Amino acid sequence: MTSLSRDTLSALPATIVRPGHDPAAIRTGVVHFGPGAFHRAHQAAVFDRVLDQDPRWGIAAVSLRSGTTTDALKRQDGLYTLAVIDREPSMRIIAAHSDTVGPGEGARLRALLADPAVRIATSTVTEKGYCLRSDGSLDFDHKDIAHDLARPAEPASVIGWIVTGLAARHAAGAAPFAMLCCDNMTGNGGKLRAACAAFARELDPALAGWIEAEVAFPDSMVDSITPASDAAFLAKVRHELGVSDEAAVQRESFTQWVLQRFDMADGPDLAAAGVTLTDDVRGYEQAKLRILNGAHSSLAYIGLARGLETVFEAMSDPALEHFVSRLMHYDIAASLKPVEGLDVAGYADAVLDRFRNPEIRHLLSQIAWDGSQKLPYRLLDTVQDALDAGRSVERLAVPVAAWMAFVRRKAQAGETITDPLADTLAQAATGSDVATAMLALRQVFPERLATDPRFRHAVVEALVAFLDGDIEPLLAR
Ligand code: CS2
Repeated sequence: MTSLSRDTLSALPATIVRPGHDPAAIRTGVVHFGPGAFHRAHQAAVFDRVLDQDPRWGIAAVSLRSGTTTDALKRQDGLYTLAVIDREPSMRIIAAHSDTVGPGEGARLRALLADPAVRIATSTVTEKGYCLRSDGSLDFDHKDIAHDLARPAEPASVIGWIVTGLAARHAAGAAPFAMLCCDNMTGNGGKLRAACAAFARELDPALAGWIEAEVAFPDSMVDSITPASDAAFLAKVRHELGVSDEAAVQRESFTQWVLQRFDMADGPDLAAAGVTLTDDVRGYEQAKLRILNGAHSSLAYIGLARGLETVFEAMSDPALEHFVSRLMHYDIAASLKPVEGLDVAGYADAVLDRFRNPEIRHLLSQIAWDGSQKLPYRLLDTVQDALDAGRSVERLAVPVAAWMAFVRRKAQAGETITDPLADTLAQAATGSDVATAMLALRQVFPERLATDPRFRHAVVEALVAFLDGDIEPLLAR
């Protein structure tokens, strides 16, 4: 079947919203690592708006591992459908990608990163893509980091590529690009800066100093619920468009990008495209990670234990819905520092409402991926704050135990655990003392938290209930 492309754009039905600019006229000003569904539904939609006014900010989509998305984008001249799945559904064609770089195209990536027209790099490679330890610092034992330090001319990791790109500019006396991390980690920009500087220090201390002093790594909070594009969704898009679109994405209508203000003369007008630029991202970031993502992971692990499949189903389970609502309103809200202009209770209610979107089929199994990487930011920081303040961690221990029980079920059934620590987790979760073995994983649980008797007790108690299949009393907490 014919694909969406510049040639087929004009023949699309009138209900499909076309780009507000000429897709052929855009030039590359941004290099993006990890053009997955979230990037295409979120940052790219923002740059698409920017491009309506200014053609300099087209995105080169870079995939270091799999060429599936970059190949589809290339076939489709960078075009794809953004379907907003909400009370008022809509479909819009995004024309934000001016170039693609797939695996094995290192020379092209090197050239792009050195191109003075490229002034911004962005990344959505998920938490694990940054090769960080649980304390947020660069993991020098990570095989990709060890590889890249041994062969810096042929990086395998995103960190290696960012530093390679910056090194070329430093050597040429050129201005750096700004590096915008768009993943769900606390202090994401600061962590990425520290990781890049630590990597660079091993190769060239002067470069490390320059990265620390001259390169902008603004922190950001990114938010929009983006379920994976499954076959049913792609078939629906094909039906609506009359042509196929292998890069189509779907998301809720809510979308938010709060970005730390950074200096860039004559840069893109991100504010006009809907980005909130502020000097204090931390508060927003923490509220979003702990409230939305913390609740998401809780719904996922507890919901899967109850045989549920989607966020909507989990929210339709009264006991689970009440539990998660109390978790947000009491335990998580109490851990947040006040943020000017943010009413935490209202925010939590709005998030719960988004979870109740009946149009969105967001799989709990998708959210359950990479628990070892997500739990620290989403739940464990909240637990540590509660312990420090002398509050109860009885409720907060429930999703943590639910994660352990989830890993155990998967491992016992011989099913794949999608997590960079899969083998280690499976081993820990199938022994006789699951809680002790899991809490001993320093890649997940910092020493101080793991050895706190209040937390340990609460986790053990909740885990027993999960393993016995009797969690009603836990949810009534
Ligand atoms: C989800 C997030 O998959 C997950 O882990 O919690 O992708 C979530 O949907 C987004 O962060 C919402 O902004």
